[in-house]
Parts: sequence; structure tokens; C-alpha cells
Amino acid sequence: MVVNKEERILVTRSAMPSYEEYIEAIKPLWESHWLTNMGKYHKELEKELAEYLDVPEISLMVNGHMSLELAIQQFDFPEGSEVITTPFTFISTTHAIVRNRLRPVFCDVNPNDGTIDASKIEDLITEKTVAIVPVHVYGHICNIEKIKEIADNYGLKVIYDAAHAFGVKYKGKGIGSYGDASIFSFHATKVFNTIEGGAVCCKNHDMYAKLHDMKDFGIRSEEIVASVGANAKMNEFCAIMGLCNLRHVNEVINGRKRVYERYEGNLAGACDVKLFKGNPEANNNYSYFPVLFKDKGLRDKVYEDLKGHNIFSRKYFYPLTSDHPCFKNKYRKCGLDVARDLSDRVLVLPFYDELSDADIDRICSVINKATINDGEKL
Ligand code: T4K
Repeated sequence: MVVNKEERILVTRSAMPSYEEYIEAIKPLWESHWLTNMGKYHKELEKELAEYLDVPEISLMVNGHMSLELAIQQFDFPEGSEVITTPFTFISTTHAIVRNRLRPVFCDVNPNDGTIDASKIEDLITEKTVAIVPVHVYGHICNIEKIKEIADNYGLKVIYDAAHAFGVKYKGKGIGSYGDASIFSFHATKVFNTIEGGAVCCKNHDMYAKLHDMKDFGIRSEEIVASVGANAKMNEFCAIMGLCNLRHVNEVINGRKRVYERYEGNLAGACDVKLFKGNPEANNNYSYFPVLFKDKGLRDKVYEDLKGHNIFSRKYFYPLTSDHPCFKNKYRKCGLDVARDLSDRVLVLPFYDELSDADIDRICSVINKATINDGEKL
């Protein structure tokens, strides 16, 4: 057996506060014994995050998926209604629609940034359409103005899956303040994490109050359950992890910027490799480092070559969610040529603030070996 001596590099690595900082921060829990059910730290984190993310009000949840599921559910759409969405995303987006007993309708995406192609949404609208669920994929923002115009014209709700867009601002406003609701993921693999966690950015206090009930079994008081709810509360250990990580998140984002720029420089000469282009009016939150190769064959070769060097990239997001066995041929869609092309050619490279320059160079040398460096740039 060949033993690979090169150090293992995974696609990401959770940002964490120092051990001492976290231990000190959780100490009070041993006095209060208050571990969950919207405790002190849950409230504190909701307040601090609403300020950081520049959104009116935020409801913390157990994870990003339940944030999206409940954000959709609180609109009470009739069963079987249609929701226009993107297939170029993590499976959670489509699951959240289907688990609400709604029907996803898959729309194609833009080649430059992978977000939903707003010019193709209108053709998919029928009398059954109730909402649009676009994704700010990799932190690239969607065509917010066009989507709003369509939604206003047809009386649709817009629920943004902003799982990747922590800290993104567009036209001076937090990205979570757009649409009728937006959700974030604070999973361990994200720019900002609470171990597991997520949040819904609420348009108004009524939405916040409704979600508060929905994430706590619909309980109003000891003797009154006012509605049918789930259990989707964030616990105090996770909230404290969030409070600690929030103190360092700007440093983490700056560290990721360094990694991003070194990758960009190292790959500049590779002709079979292309980077996505985000909207220049929004800041980059450096959430992922996706690259596009000339074709699927080369993408798959680079993925395997990297693995051979103990480097684990990921094909986020291949296949399209609409192509997974649980959804295939079940729902309406338009031609998904661009989405399928991106999905076939994309590879997300290892990306976290502590990735060393030497490791970035090691990753890029594998890629540069597999690609042409003197042809015409893609
Ligand atoms: N919407 C969108 C668009 C999303 O991308 C996601 C989640 C959601 C909604 C739902 O949000 P959450 O309910 O998850 O909050 C990962 C994440 O689990 C998932 O959060 C994320 N998107 C998705 C894109 O990626 P996996 O299955 O690829 O993760 P896994 O376990 O293979 O981990 C990847 C790497 O991360 C590991 O190789 C090492 C590192 N890692 C992982 C864990 C679990 C750590 O450093 N620490 C850890 O604790 O799904």
C-alpha cells in the first residue's frame, strides 16, 4: 500500500475561538443550568447579529435548513403551490420547498456567477406560483431588483437562501434585508459558525413573533399552545460559540481574503481555469473558492489528482438538485443548460483563513500541472 506522506488538506476547516475563550464564556452555564429554550445568550446573539448583519430583526434557529423550512412555512402557502428556484445549490434548498408540500420549479442560472437567471423566471410562472426561492450561491448576490420587479408584478413572495452570504452588503444594506425573508446558515463549514445554527431575517416583528412560536412547539405559555410548531431552537452552547466567533469574524474574513488573492495570483496563468465574477456593487465575503474548468473531464481529473496528493476539494454543486434520484423527473423546469454546464465544470478548492501560503501553492501546482498554461484564457 502506498502511504501518502503529504499532509491532508480538507475543503474547509471550522473557525474557532481559542479554547480558553470558549471555556471562560460557557462557565456561567454551570451556575445557571439554563442550557436552551431561548436563554440569555440566544437573546444576546440575536441582538448582536442583527447589528452585524444590518437587518431589522433576526430569529436564531438550530440550523440553516430549518431556518429555510420555517421561513417558507410561515407564509402558509396552499399545499401543491409552485415555487421557482435554482437547482444549482445544496440539496437543503430544494428539500425545504418539498418538505413544505410545495412543488419546486427549476430555473436556469447565470453563467458568470451561478445565481438564478432572472430573465427566465417569468416564463415559468403559472397561476399556481406563490414564491421564488433564489440562492446567493457562494455569496454571489442574485439580481435583486429584477426578482423584486417580477415578484411585485405577479404577487409572489421572495425568500432568499443566503446560507453562503454572511456579512455581504449590497447598496449599503445587509443582504438579509432583501426579499420577504432571508435565511443564513451558521454551520461549522461557514464563514461564521455557531457549530450548527442558522437564522431567519425577519421583515417585521409579526414575522419574528410567528417564527418564535414555530421554533418552540407553538407554545405561548404553560397552558396555551397557539399553533402547530416544531423544535428548532438554538441552544446556549451554540449561541456562546456564535458570540465568541463574532468577535473574530472580521479577522477570519481578512484571512480568507489573503487566501483568495493568493489563489487568484497563482491560477492567473492557467488557461483552462476560470473564476466566477460576483456583482461589483456587493462586497466579497470570501465564503468559498469555486473554480470552473474547461470541461467535466478536466474537473474530474483535477479532483482525483488533488486527492492523490491528500487534498480534498469538493464538487459543490454537482449534480444539480433536480438530478438527484429523489427529485429527478418529478418537477417542472426550463432548459437547465447553463446550470448543468457549471455543475459539470465546478470545483470548490480548500478554503479557510488559516490555509498557509505553502499549502495554497501546493494545491495550485497540482492544478497547474493538469491544465494548459500557455493557451488562450477561458
Ligand atoms: N442552503 C445552502 C445553499 C447551503 O449550502 C446549506 C448548507 C444550507 C442551505 C443548509 O444549512 P445548514 O442546515 O447546513 O446550516 C456541508 C455543510 O454541512 C452544509 O452546511 C453546507 N450547506 C454544504 C454546502 O456543505 P458537507 O456534507 O459537504 O460537509 P462535510 O461534513 O463533508 O464537511 C466538509 C468539510 O468541512 C470537511 O471535510 C472538514 C470541514 N469540517 C466539517 C465539519 C462537519 C470542519 O472543519 N468541521 C466540522 O465540524 O455539507
